[in-house]
Amino acid sequence: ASAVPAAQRGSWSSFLKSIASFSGDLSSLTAPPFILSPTSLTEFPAYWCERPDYFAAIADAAPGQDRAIAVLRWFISTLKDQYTSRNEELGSEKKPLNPVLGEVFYGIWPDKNGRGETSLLVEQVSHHPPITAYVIENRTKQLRLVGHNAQKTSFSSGSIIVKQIGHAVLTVAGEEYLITFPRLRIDGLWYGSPYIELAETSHIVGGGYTCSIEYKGKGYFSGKSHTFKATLTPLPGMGGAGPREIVVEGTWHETSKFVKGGGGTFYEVREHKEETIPLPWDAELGEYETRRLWFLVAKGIREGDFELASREKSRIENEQRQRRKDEAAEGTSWQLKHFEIVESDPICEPCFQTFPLPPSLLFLFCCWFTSPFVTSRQFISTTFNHHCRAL
Ligand code: 0T9
Repeated sequence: ASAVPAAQRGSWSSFLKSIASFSGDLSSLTAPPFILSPTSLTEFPAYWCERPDYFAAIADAAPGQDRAIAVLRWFISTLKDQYTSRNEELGSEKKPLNPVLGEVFYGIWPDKNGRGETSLLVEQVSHHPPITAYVIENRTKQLRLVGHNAQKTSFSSGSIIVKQIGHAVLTVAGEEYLITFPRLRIDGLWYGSPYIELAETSHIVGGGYTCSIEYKGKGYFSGKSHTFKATLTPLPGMGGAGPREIVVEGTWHETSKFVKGGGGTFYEVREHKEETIPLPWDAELGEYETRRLWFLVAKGIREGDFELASREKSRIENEQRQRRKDEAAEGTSWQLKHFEIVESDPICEPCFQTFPLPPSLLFLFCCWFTSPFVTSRQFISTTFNHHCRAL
């Protein structure tokens, strides 16, 4: 049973052929209309914010093991939104809009019951390859997450394999946690109904603890989809009165429990409704604000007016090409609004000293914020590198 509309079968199979013979930046390939999503990748960091209570709970937890558990719980709580929400809302995984350089997206999750306000600031810091950088802040709780994402894709026996490049650094009252991202496998392509399975291992290191999260799909250790096993251990010389090792097992889209070093439920997805971005598009945010920039493209995709969508998409892309040409002719370059590439990364160094890692390749430095959310001078940085996965 194919989900591909009869009229688009030809273009879907040629799209599949082109991904099979291609590695790198999939965003540049033209896909048939039925698989297009009206959402730009700059909106994806909002998934980290959709469980604001769990984010705030990190600051409320006592430093040490309790906090490391709170960080893990919040991380796990975001996975369902990150990786299954398009299937639930749109019927399958879809190809997101490829952000332009300098595209920005902002959001606010209001204070409720003293959890504090959570704000999100996203900027597309590179177009080829696409790199998205973001800052998420809860000032009341002194919490800040700075991250950036990129992807390396390849094709293997009928699936797209996505290696996530980048990481996030979570700061809690001066303590830092380095967070890496899992590998994705996109299956269901043949039938035109792609979905994501997570694979391999991602890490959270900080606050004296290290956590590795192993992901498996159907047919592996539990035979179930979306399974994970997280192992939390103190770093050498750390660890207090609590158990040495904590192990949590379950499914990241449903339920998980402690299987070692504790008992009972760890996280139950259905007990907690996600809070999708409450801030509507505001025309004052400027021409590069995601929802304004893509407004007509998104409208076309949503309403099935693909002529409108492709006309507007071409207009945006041509404008970009012209801008780059003009910059080259003038000898100038695009100025990012919230981030800047720098040569050193003081904030990440403590994490890297924990494990001997090769020097980072590219550094992003978040500097003078002009956004309404951050008013004082900031020195936030994050590293773009390929070696975090080796942790
Ligand atoms: C960071 C997330 C990321 C972005 C998306 C691979 C993917 C682009 C990156 C990794 C977020 O925190 C989590 C979720 C979904 C990821 C996307 C899924 C996807 O398919 C796209 C790629 C680029 C494609 O569009 C492939 C072609 C498409 C037809 C398959 C559905």
